[in-house]
Amino acid sequence: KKYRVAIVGATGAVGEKMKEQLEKRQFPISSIKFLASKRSVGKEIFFQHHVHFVEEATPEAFEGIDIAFFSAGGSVSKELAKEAAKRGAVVIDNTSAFRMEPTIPLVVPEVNKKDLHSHQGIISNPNCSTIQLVCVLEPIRQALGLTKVIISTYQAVSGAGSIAVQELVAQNSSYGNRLSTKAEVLPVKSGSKHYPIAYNAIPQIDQFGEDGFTLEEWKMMNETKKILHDPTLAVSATCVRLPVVAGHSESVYIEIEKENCSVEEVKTIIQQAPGVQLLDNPAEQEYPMPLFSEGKDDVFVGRIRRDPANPKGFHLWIVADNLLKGAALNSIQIAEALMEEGLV
Ligand code: A2P
Ligand code: 11C
Repeated sequence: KKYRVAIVGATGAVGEKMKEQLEKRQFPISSIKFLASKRSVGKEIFFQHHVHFVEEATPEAFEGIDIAFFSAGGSVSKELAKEAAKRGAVVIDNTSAFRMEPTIPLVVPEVNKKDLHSHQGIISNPNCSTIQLVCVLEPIRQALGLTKVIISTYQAVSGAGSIAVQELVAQNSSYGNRLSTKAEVLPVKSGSKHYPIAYNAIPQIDQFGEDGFTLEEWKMMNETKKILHDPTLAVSATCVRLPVVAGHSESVYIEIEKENCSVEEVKTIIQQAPGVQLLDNPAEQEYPMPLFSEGKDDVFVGRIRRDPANPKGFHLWIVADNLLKGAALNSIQIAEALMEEGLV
């Protein structure tokens, strides 16, 4: 069977990667539509050696579409995802618009593929920093039990879209006058204050929400519990933006249930986890880094250590390409899982 596919946000950082993943993975496509805002109508996009033209994302654009990948921001999803589903498309939504709605599955196929069975037309793709985390937490949770997770992230600017990458590139030549560097995008484009990201670290991703946590931090905490089906898991996060183009990194402290667990046991579990690669060889200075995760499908884990003060506590360093496993690749894998399960 072949599918009629649409990408909403086709001109954006994630949309571009979705197109590449569909080509690379030879997704069975009978037709494809590239949708974006009015501004991009008529823009050329090359796909499978043919030129396509960007069309405006409107409710009618979804007539006759089987699978619609959305990555054009939450407001576009809120406006159009239900319109697409109403017209018979299965929507795979890479925004935060519906992630915490109890009836909408939030899926990382390696972790909770079975949740796809309850879909009613819309499936949410989790936040990028959540995806790479749960790929590692779930196998550990199953084998060793998991009681607590404390995360600090080191996130790439591409998570904030292609304009954030352009701004970092422009600022990179400003070393001499870095305190007065022009900044208009980060931490939040629509916010009242902006700070340079070149030569800096910004402890704010997205707006501030309740209790002094940012929305990115709340996403990591809430989405992780939903995907793992563990509402009582203690999860807490601090999210920071770094001047890195691609690849989110996370320092993760976990507390497990099992007594007397060795580092070797944790390493074996990670080695066997689907979509995850162990890269942990301090003697050879081998550990995951965002620069080397770019373009790769897997989630990389290294720097695994036991907490000297807590025999049930372990430190992990988790890195993945935020635009691939964190976004485009996971969305395509959701579509592949739907095909495998006969749900589309
Ligand atoms: P456009 O290029 O026409 O503005 P990024 O995440 O890199 O910032 O990209 C955002 C994506 O979302 C782009 O493809 C952008 O299209 C798309 N987009 C933004 N606003 C809308 C809208 N109102 N309707 C459809 N697509 C939109
Ligand atoms: C970032 N994690 O790095 C964000 C981008 O909820 O899908 C993804 C936002 C989302 O800025």
